[in-house]
Amino acid sequence: MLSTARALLLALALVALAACGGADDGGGAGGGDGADGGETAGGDAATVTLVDFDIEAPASVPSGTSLTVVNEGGVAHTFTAQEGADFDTGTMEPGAESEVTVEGSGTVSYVCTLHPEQMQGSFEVTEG
Ligand SMILES: [Cu+2]
Repeated sequence: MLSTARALLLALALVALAACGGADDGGGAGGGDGADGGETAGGDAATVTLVDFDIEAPASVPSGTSLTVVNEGGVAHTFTAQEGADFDTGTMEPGAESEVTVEGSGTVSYVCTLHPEQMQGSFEVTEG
C-alpha cells in the first residue's frame, strides 16, 4: 500500500517537473538570433540582407550554396550578379525574400540595379 502511494507521489512530482520544463521552454525566447552570420562557413546555405542602401553578404561561400536574399530595407532593391555568376532576384519589395544559388568558383560581383552607386560588392565562391 505504501509503495503505491509513493509511486503516485513520484508520478505527480514528475508531471510537475515536466510542466515546469515546458513552461521554461516556451518563455525563454532566447537563441533566435544565434544563427546570424555564424552558419556561412562550410554550410550550403547563407543569407544576404538588403538594406537601405547596403548589401550585407558573406565574404565567401562554397559552390552550390543557396543564398537566401531578404530585403530588410524600406524601399525596393535587387540582388543581381554582374560578373562571375548569373543570378538576379528582380525587384524585391520591402520584406520580400528570394533565393539564388551560386555555382563554380571565383569572384562574383553583385549590385542592386536600382541603387548601383551605393549597393554593390563581391564575394568569393570556393569549390565545395
Ligand atoms: Cu537598392
